[in-house]
Amino acid sequence: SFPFTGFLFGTCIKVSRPFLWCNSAGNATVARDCAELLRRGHHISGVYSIKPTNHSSLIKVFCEMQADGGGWTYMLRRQDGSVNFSRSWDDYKMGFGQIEGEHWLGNEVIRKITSSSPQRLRIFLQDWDGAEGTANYNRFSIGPEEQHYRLRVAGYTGSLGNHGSLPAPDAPFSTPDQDNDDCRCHCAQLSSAGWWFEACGPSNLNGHYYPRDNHLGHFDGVKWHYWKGSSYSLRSAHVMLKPLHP
Ligand SMILES: [Ca+2]
Repeated sequence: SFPFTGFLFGTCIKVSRPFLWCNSAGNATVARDCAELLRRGHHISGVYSIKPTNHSSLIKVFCEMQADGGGWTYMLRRQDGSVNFSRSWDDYKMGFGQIEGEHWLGNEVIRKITSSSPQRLRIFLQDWDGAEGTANYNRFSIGPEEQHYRLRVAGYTGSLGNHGSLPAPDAPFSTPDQDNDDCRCHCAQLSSAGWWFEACGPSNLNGHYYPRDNHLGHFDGVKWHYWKGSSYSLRSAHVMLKPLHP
């Protein structure tokens, strides 16, 4: 991208810091999300630095700038099994993985983004036979850690089944080391993943990654029940969010 933007003969020229922008007061500012970067003219999907509202530091995120209008901030990507998703509460809280590959953005950052403005959620899934589809929720947010990052979703549309496979509103997040689900069992331990489990619920996009030809018959896989059933482990999952009013 162009190495500097705005206020060329005024002030606020920032060379080689393309994530910085000049605000009306002439100070350099960092975009709060990928939607803002898109508005600033970044049209290439890839890794960018942002500073979410109420977050104290810069973080690196992957921005999807083409699909479905662009401006999407990645929250989760599964595609090859290269990253272990059987992780602790603290790992899911802070995020983990490779930003350009498989990763989880982190519940703290997701909480900050979704509590600062209304967000949409976009879930793009692929199976092992070349089929793919999208689930959209026109509202998505999670609660604070004291409420176990409980899920709020509404307004499902999409081609991955007649129902969305995210659990009913207010499902809390659980991890293998923290059981907050509605089951006498411990879903996160049975599923080796952190997720919003009910008892144990119709989805788990953080499940164990099974390769081709070993993707059937596992209930702890990368699952989206109302599309492929609960024992089918998907080839890829891309989950991203952007403001309802970018
Ligand atoms: Ca339980």
